[in-house]
Amino acid sequence: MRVKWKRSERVQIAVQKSGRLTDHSLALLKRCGLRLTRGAGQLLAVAENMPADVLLVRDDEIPGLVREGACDLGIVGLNVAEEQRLGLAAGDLAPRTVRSLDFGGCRLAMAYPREGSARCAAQLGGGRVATSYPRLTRKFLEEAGVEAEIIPFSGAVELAPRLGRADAICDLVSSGKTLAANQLDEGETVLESRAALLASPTEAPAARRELVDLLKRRIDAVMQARETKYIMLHAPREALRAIAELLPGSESPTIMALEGSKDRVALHAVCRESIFWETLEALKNAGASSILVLPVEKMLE
Ligand code: PRT
Ligand code: ZN
Repeated sequence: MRVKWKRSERVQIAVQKSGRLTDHSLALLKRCGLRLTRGAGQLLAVAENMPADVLLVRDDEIPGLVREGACDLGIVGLNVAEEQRLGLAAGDLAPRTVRSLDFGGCRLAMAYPREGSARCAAQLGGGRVATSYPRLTRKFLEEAGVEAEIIPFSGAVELAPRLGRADAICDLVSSGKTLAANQLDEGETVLESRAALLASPTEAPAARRELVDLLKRRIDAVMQARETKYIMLHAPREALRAIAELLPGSESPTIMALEGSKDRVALHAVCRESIFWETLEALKNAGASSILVLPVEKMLE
């Protein structure tokens, strides 16, 4: 393949190679217009249509790559970004979290064995907490005024209490099934997390700045479009005010006459929030019929 741009002009984006964030991150970049080609097992995906490369790495490497300027942008869980930020020496600049993304949602939380003596941090005094997030955990315990020993664990943290290695754990939770399966009860939330877009601590060099800014704008537009729905319905003219009030986050709907009907009209509106079944039922009760909700592919304002 012919690469048209000089290396120094190509924006470098770090993405998790294989894990929970990979598919969402690549799908987001594709929706931003990057046509990526990636051979099986390759660590680099090159955009054919714009000067950008996607580096596929372990998620723990992403904040460092962005901080050092080897990558201009990176997508990683806020949990990883914050844990690494706490490990920086005074004076070291951390990557900037420039966007909070709409996937990878989870929380870093304390959890206590069902049969254990401690049921919350305040009861831990002198106990041990196993975690893969020692810095965030220490910060939480310090802020709570609790003295406890941190036991760093690199995997299967939820087994630590059963192995007699800890009195509590601090780990990521999404559905809570893993905790329940290990007879652990969720306690305090240490950090609410989701995927974040990181950018280097200093502004991108002039040769790449325009594309970095364009990608940030497109990411905003993609997330906005994902939230946004286009709704079409028929309604009696006298119910229009009540119906407009039910539409979440919509401004000035379009009202059109229906051929052959005097009192019923068609309403089209862009809604900027999710439309739930409850809203549709309320619309129907207000007199609406033929209700259609459509996804929005792209939007630019
Ligand atoms: O190989 P690499 O180092 O790149 O990947 P990794 O194994 O470190 O990370 P990976 O792919 O497991 O997760 C990447 C990111 O996804 C995390 O840093 C979080 O930001 C986010 N994320 C969202 C989660 C979860 N949800 C999640 N549930 N990461 C991990 N979990 C684990 C959790 O540790 C626990 O073991 O899932 C289990 C709990 O899930 P529930 O649903 O049973 O509560
Ligand atoms: Zn990792």
